[in-house]
Amino acid sequence: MSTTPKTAADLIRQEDRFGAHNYHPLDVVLSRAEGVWVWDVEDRRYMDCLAAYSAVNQGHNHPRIIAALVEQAKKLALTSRAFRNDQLGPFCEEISRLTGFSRVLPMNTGAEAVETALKAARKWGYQVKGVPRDRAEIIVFSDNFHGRTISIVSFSSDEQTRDGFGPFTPGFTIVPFGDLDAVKRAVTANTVAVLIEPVQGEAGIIVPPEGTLVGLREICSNERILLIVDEIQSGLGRTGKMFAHEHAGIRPDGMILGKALSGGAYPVSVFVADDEVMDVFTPGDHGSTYGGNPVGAAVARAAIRVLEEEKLVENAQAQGERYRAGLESIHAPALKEIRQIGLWVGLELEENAGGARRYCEALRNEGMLCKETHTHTIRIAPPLVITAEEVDWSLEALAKVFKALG
Ligand code: IF1
Repeated sequence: MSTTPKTAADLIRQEDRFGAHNYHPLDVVLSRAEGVWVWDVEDRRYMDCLAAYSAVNQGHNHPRIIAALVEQAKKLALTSRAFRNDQLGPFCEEISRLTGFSRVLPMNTGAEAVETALKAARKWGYQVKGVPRDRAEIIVFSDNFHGRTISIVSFSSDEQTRDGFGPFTPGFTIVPFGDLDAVKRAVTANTVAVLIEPVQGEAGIIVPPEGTLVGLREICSNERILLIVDEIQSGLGRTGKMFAHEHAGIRPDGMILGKALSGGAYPVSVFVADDEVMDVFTPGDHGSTYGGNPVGAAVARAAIRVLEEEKLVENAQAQGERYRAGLESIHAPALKEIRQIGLWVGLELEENAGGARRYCEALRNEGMLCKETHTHTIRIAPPLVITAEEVDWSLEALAKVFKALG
């Protein structure tokens, strides 16, 4: 076993030699983090403006969340659901209070909770709505991102996400994002649900046209279709509301949460709905080894407490507005469009700007870590604990890079 401390180059080589090549990360090798800041193995400091795709809304290594993780792990880490534990009941009640839904089904990753929602919608369709068995249809939207299982990529409109993974799961209809007429045309007697990200993250922070969610709510109520929102990335304060669908003032029939539900310390996800939907699950229908485990339950409760007690939702709104004002004062020919809702910013570059990746690499050299999406968009999504001074610091880095790269 090698004993000498590994340099970044050594660690990159080692990861590339033994790891699967399913990512193309920036070559920054991180070793510690706190709040909005991360440090690499050569002790260089960066502001994390991706926040692990909004899993670290509470800031890296939040002491209250880590304390909950450590304390619970020392006592009881995993029981499986064959037995009960003293953390699951309080967790379910806390999530029910937070979301306003009567029932909570705990899983681990976002994709698992999305799959749970799809299974619930189909079974509800057969048992409650009366759709003929195996005929359920679910409407989804182009440019969606709901995870990477085979059923979920079956309804992706992104070719790379699907390439080589067929045959695909049937029963999904893709319609253009925000096109209510297309939704109405896609509805059949067998439609059981509409699944939507209230704001599309991976697509590049795309807010649907005004009235989309209200219109969807109306269609789903009239046609007895479940409106299910995937708030795995948009939820838990990211858009300046606790949940992004609150901007539209609608109540969905089901919601999926993950990522910041556990503040980046441990995978926890949930599907929430009311009794009529959730009661389709009977013992033995569905589950997972780690779903609802005591550590995840304790960590999630701490993560929620941090969000609420540190007023991170309000801070996201305030600092998001600061970002918007600062970005609008950056007059760069390359900057085609600023999309911003809460602390979620997409900077769309002109096609001839050379692509967002090179801006992200230049920003890394200024000490700011961002991730491009779909070639021309720089995504900025720092932890919601960011201060006004830290926002200003990152605006200076952005202004410098846009000045240098045009
Ligand atoms: C990767 C993207 C973001 C999500 C929404 C479900 C899931 C995600 C709205 C699944 C997960 C992650 C996955 C991660 C990168 C990241 C991502 F680039 F893949 F598309 F955020 F936009 N619904 N998104 O955003 O949750 O199973 O990952 O816990 O796959 O590289 P998960």
